[in-house]
Amino acid sequence: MRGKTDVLQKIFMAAIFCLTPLIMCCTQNHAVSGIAAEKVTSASPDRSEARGKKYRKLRSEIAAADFKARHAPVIPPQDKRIRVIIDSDTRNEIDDIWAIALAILSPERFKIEGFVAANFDNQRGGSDGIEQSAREIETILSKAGMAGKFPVKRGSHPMRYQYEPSESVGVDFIIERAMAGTPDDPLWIIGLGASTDIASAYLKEPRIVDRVIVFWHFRTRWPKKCYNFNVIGDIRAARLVFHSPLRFVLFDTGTYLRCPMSESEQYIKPCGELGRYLHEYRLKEAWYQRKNKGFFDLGDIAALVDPSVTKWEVVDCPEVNWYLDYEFKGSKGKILRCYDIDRDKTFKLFYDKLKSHADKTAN
Ligand SMILES: [Ca+2]
Repeated sequence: MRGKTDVLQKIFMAAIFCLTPLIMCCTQNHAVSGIAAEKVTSASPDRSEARGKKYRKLRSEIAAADFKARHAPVIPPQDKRIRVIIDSDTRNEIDDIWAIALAILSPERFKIEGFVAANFDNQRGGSDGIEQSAREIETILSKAGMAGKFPVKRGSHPMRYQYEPSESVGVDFIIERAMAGTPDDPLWIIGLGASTDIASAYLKEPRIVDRVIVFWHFRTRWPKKCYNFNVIGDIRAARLVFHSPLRFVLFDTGTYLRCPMSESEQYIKPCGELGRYLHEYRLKEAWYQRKNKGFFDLGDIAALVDPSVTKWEVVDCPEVNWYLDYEFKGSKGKILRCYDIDRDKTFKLFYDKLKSHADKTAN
C-alpha cells in the first residue's frame, strides 16, 4: 500500500514538473492576441538565444560553485541587532500575522529594512495572493500604530524555469538592500512562504551570495522528504536554495507551537488594538481556533529574537530531487538546521512583547 502511494506521489510530482512551464506559457500567450504572440516568437530569435546562453551559463556557474566554502551560518548573539527583510505569504494564514507582530515589536533585535509579500496558491489565494499579502502586512502595521514605517513590496509569482529569476519590485528590493550591506553585516532574509523571491534575487544578482543569510521556514519531513506547503508553492525556488552556495538556515520545526483560545483570550486580546486584531483574526476560520492549530511561523521570529528557545544543528546540506527526496551526498556544503523550539518560552516572549507595546501605546 505504501509502495503504491509512493508511486502515485511520484507520478503526481512528475506531472506538476512537466506541465507547469507549459501551463504558464499558455497562460501568458493568451494574455496577448494570437498575432502579437506570433510576433513575439518570430521576431526575437537572437534575444531568445542570448537568454538561453545566459541561463545555461548561470546553471554551470552554480553547479561549479565551491561548496566546501559554504559554511553554516552562526546566529548572532541576542544583543546584536540584525538587518532583516521579512518575506511572507501573510494572507495565507494566521501564523504569518502573529509572526510579523512579534517581529515589529522587537526593534532591539531587528532593524527591519522592509517586507516583501510572497505568493501562495490555495483556496484563500492564487494569482492575487501577493497583493492580498501586501495589504495584510499594511493592516498589521496600522493596527500596531506603525503605518508607513516600513517599505512593503510586492514579490514574484512562482518561477517558470530553474535558473531564470521571476522578476518583481520585491526581488529588486531584496537585491538593493543586500548590496547595501557587507559580508560582515549581511541582510537576513526571513522567509515565511515560498522561496521564490530569494531564489530570484540570487539568480538576478548572484553577487548577493556573501551579503545575505537565508533563514527559511520549510518544516520538512527531515531527513527523508523536503515536503511542505512552502516547498510545493515553488519547487524550483526551494531546490535552488538547497543547491546554491547561499548561506542557509533551515527552520524545520514549529508544529507544536499551539495556543488554546483561552490563552489568547487572556494574554493577547487585552493588548490594545494590535492584540485585539490578532486574537479576533482567529474567529475568521474555525480551524484557527482548534487546540492543535500550529502557529508555525511565529517560531522563526522567536528563534532569532531569542536563540535559546530553539535547538540547532549543523548538517550537510542535502540535494533535493524532483520528487522532493532528500539526497545526502556531501556535495552542497553545510547549513544550520533548527529542529526544535520551546513552545512555552516562545509564547511567553510573544505575550510579554504585546503587553509591553500595549502599555507603551496606552500612555
Ligand atoms: Ca507562511
